[in-house]
Amino acid sequence: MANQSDLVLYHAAPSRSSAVVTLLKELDAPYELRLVDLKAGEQFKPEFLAINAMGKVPVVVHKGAVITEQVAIFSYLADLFPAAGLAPGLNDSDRGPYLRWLAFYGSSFEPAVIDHHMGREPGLRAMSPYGDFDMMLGTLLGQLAKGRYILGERFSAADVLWGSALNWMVAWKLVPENPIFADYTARHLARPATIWAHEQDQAWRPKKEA
Ligand SMILES: N[C@@H](CCC(=O)N[C@@H](CS)C(=O)NCC(=O)O)C(=O)O
Repeated sequence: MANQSDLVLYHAAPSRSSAVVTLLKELDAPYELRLVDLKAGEQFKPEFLAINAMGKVPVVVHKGAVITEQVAIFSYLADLFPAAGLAPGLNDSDRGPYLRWLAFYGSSFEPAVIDHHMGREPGLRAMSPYGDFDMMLGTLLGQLAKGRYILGERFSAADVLWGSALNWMVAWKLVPENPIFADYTARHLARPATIWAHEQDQAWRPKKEA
């Protein structure tokens, strides 16, 4: 079990790391918060680059081990705090689908969404990690149509990642509006942890110069 002194989150408010703030709240996990001001370029300071040479958040440091990439962080933290029950265990039949939909986020969804938004062609179907945008999106929608959560009726850490991402990506028009996404993100936005994290981000976001 982690305690406050051995778990650190580097977070830029608001950004992709906001989903990790939400997850840590869902997990009721103690941690030390270190804010990174991306607009001020703090991600390029040598001290931060020494932790993540990519100059990106989120970053979690646990007992000195650095974990980057949302998917790895979600998987790691949900396992680290099992009492919350947000990660199906090794012998649970939902474990495989849970890892599948976490990985789908990083391996297929984000690359497809960013390529699509930038007007970049995915290239040869067989070479593209996500096939094509419509197939990727149809696959995701087909899964979300099966129940309230990405694993059906079971809420998991994967829903914190997907709910958070779909919320900002639909708002930014990176992903088309769809009633399935609307219902799914509405459930995410109504959760106390999500509401808390949004309020915290307002307090934590860098203050604009007067
Ligand atoms: N693949 C990374 C992406 C992280 C990422 O792009 N984070 C953005 C914030 S939303 C960032 O740190 N941008 C600052 C920059 O690139 O200068 C992940 O999944 O964690």
